[in-house]
Amino acid sequence: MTTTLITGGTVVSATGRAPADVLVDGETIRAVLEPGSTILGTDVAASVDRVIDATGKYVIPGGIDAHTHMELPFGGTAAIDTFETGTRAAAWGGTTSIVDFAVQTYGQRIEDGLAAWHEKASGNCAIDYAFHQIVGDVNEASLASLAKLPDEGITSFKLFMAYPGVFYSDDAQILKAMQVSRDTGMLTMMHAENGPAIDVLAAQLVEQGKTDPFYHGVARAWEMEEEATHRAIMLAKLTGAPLYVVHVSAKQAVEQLAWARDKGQNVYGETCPQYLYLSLEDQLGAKSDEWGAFEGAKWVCSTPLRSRAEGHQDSMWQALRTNDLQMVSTDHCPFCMKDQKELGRGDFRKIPNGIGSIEHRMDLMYQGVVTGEITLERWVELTSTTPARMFGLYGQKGVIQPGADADLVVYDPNGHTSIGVGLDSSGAPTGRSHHMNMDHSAWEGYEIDGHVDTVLSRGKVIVDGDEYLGTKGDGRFLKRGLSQYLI
Ligand code: DUC
Ligand code: ZN
Ligand code: ZN
Repeated sequence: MTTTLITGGTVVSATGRAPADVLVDGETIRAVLEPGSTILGTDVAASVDRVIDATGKYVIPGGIDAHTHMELPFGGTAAIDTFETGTRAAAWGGTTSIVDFAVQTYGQRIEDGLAAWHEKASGNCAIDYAFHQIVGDVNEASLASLAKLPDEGITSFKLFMAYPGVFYSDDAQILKAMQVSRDTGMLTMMHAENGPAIDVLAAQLVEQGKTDPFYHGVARAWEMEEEATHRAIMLAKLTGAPLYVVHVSAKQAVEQLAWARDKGQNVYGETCPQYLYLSLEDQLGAKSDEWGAFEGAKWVCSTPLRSRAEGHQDSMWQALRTNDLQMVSTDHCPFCMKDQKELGRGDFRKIPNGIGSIEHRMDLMYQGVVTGEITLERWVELTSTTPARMFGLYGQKGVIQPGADADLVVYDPNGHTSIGVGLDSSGAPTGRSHHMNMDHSAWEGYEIDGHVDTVLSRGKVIVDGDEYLGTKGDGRFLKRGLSQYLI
C-alpha cells in the first residue's frame, strides 16, 4: 500500500483552517499531523513512499457534486457526458464524488430504471459515485419499490412539479411519495416549478412568435418557482417528510425556504453556480456570429437563469452566507449546441434543458471566496462537507480526518484558471479547453484566481498539475446512509 504525505499546506475544513500535514495510507487518511512531524525520531516525510508539497496551498476534502445527470434522456436526446467523460471532467475540477440521478421513466419499474443506471455507471467512473432515484411514475408499485431503496444505499429521491407528460407528479402523487419519505427517512428532493402553468405560458409565447431561447426564462417566471416551492413545503409539513429543494434560482423561493425553516420545518435547498453568476440579461444579450440570438440556448436550463435587475443572484449569495441555502451542486446536464440544443431552433420549448458545469464548480465557488461573497471554510462546507452530511456520506467523505477516504484536493490560491470553450462545433479544439463532452462552454471567458493542482481519489493521484492519471472503472458505487439532517 502506498503511503503519501501532503506537506506544508493549510488544511481547510468547514469549521477552520490550520497548517498541517496529511498522512495517507493506501486509500484512507491515517493522520492529520503537526507540520514537519516525526515518528520515533524519523521525519514522517522521509518514511513515506511519496511526498506532495503543498506549501502555500490549501488542502481540502474532495468536492462532492450531489446533483448530476450523466446520459439523462431529455427532449428527444440525452445528456452528452457519459459516466466516463463526466467523472473525468469532475476530477479535473477537484470533485471526487458525484451523486447522479437514476431515472424511472413513466411506465417503467423502479428496479429496472435503477438497474439501467448501474449498468451505465459500473466500470466507467474515475471517481466514486452514488445515486438518488428519480420517480417519474408514482403509483402503488413504485412506492413500494421506493421504500426498499435505503437497503441498496439509495436514501433520497427526486420528484418533479414540472415537465407534464415526462417526469411530472401531481399533488396527490407527491403527497403519497412524501409519506414514504416520512416513513423511511429518505429525503424528498423537489424540482419546484409549476409545470402545467409554465407550459401554457410557453405555448402562448410561441404563438406570439416569441421563439428565441430567451423566452424559456420568460415562460418559467419566478412566480412559478415561488408557488411550487411553497406548495412543496406545505405538503412536506403535512406529511412530515424532510424536504430538499434542488436548483433554487428565485429569491422568492429562498424566502419560502427561510420562512419554513424559521418555523422549524426540516427543509433545505441548494443553488447552482449558474444562478450565482449568470443572468437572463446575459442570455438575452448573447448573439454569436455562429449562432446569432440562438446562442442563448447555451444557457437554457430549468429552473432558468433569472434577471439580474431583480436581484436574484445577490440573494443566492446572501442565502449561502445565512444558511438559508445549504449547498451548491451543478445540476450538470450538458448538451452540445450542434444536433442537440439545435433541436429547439424556432421553438425554445424543444431546446434540451441543461448546462454543463461539473468541472468548474469548485473553481467558481472559490472565486466567491476571492470576491468576499463567502469564506474559505464556507467554500468547503458548501461544496463537500454539507453534501456529505446531507446525503449520508459523512465520515467516509467530506472531511479530512483519520479513517476517512483519502479524497483530497491541493488547491493553489496563487494559481489561475481560464475557463475555455472546449471543442468548436466541427469538433476541433479551441485554445483554452475544458474536459466535458461538449462543443461549447456556458462558462466561456470566466477567469478564476485559483487552480486545482493535485487531486487524490482514495489515495490515488488522479490529477497532477496538467496531467490526468485517473482510470475509468476506479470509481466505486457508494451505498449511502440516511441524511444527518433528519430530525
Ligand atoms: N433541469 C435541467 O436544466 N436539466 C435537466 C433536468 C432539470 O430539471
Ligand atoms: Zn430539476
Ligand atoms: Zn437536475
